[in-house]
Amino acid sequence: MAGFFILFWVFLLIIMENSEKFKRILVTSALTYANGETHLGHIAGSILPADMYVRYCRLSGYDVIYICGSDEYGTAIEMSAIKEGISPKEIIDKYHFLNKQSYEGLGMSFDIYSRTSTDIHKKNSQDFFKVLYDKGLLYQKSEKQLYSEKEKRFLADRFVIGTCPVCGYEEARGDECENCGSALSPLELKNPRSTITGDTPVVKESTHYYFPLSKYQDSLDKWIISKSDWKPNVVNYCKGWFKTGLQDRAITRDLNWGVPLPVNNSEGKVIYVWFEAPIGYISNTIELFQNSKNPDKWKEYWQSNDTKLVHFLGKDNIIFHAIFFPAMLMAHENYVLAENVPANEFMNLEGSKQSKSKGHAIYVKDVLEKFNPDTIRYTIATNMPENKDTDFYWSDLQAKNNNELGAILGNFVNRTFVFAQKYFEGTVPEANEYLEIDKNIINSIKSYSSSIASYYENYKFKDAVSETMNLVRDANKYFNDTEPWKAIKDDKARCAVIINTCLQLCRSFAVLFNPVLPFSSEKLLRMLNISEEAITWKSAAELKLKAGSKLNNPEILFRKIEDTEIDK
Ligand code: B3M
Ligand code: ZN
Repeated sequence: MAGFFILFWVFLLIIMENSEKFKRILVTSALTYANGETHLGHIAGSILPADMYVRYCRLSGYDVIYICGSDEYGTAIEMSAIKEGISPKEIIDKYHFLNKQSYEGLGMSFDIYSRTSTDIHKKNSQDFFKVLYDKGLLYQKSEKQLYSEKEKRFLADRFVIGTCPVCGYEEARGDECENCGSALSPLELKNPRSTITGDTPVVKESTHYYFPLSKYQDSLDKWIISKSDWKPNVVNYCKGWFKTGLQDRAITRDLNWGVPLPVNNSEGKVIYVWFEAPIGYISNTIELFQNSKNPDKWKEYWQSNDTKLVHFLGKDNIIFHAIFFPAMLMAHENYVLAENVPANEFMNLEGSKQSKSKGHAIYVKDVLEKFNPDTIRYTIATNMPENKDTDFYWSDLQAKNNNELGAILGNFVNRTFVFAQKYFEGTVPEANEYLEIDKNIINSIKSYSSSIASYYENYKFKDAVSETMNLVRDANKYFNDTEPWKAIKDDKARCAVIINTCLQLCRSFAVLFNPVLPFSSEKLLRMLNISEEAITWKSAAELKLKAGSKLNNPEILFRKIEDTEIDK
């Protein structure tokens, strides 16, 4: 018991410290390329952890906004357009809306899901470029580039594939190696070939603007060393790059599709997508507030030191969020730097990496047609690739749905409501005298809600969810041990105490599961006849249901998933 209290206070202190240091929280998920449908790999890597974190933060009363959107420039988009035989604009329109809808279907609660093809973003990224340009930080260099005689164009980034000089992977792209995560330039590839025609390109000169990334290595290194709570995988990636030594990077490209350079004599050149896309987080925040009472409010989020900026992403994007973008922000000098970059590893699909370019992926739209969004969220959350790659298995989705969501959570809620309906006219019965066993479970809601909170505060989503389910396990044990089916015959008042307590527990579940199971949380609140606005994290541990208040009819939370559905 003493141990428990110490733990409880430690958790409380961590939470208090956090809320004092920061006035507001700004959360981003990596912008999804609008050149294909979003899949479960995106959800596991950068979207679901962010959504869970944000939902937890909102319930805890933090001032938090959640920014995401489509990444619509760069060679990834142009290449898909060439492959599908349509224009880049048609590609981004198709996938932007499709992906937005998929995310909504899965309950992702962005404050804004915008896109980088907006005028706001064009202006904002040009302004950003111009600030660095006017400070004299960017320099021009004529460099050798791969050029396709056949296509009459320079082959930037993904327009070239070849063998990775670092790991020997033969399908490495001109901008990065998907296999080892190295950031590359097309000329570094061995045996380069055009992605579109397969031809071997020639080398030709072209002039580009460079960002002096090498100059920021020391500041970045110091900054990252000061972060004691970053995940080891993220810190190790960064240390690896520092060891190799950061190289200056060209931030312009010879392409038609992109944000035009805001400087003279630069026809046919656009800003490099990895320079402009993260600025999209800022642009989308500007857009979020543009028609509000205070259109300058975006500045509070981006330009105050008491903002906690957190970027969620997959490991292949670490270099851009932990090194490149922070260096850009340091150079600009007006912006807050990330407080944390809790990157995830990959969630593979039954053994190999999900990739939309290879068509080996489970698309969100398809799973949503067949399964409850909360079942999908729960399956991914409980198997989140927080520290190492994990695998998604259909059989796992079925097992988690049937054996955990249905058999543990659904069953408890159902048993409780059946009693309330049958013996207490569908109302919350009175609890007039608590026994030790009741007090224990009521106390454990308190301890669980603070330990779960601490998991969320520390980006431990898997632990947060399993801890929440442990509370339901304890609740089921309470139900079994108190035997309300006996009490109802011998002592109705005693049974009333038990069912009252169980209903209070249901209410706590609606709060504590909200980050991972928002749809079921909403259903549960409806069954309990309380509104969603009335819930806060703190109230999860309070006995808020009033005796005598009317309940609504119970609904099934999780239907059983049959073997035949999984076989398909
Ligand atoms: N679109 C990469 C990706 O989807 C890229 C993220 C941009 S975040 C600014 O993996
Ligand atoms: Zn490699």
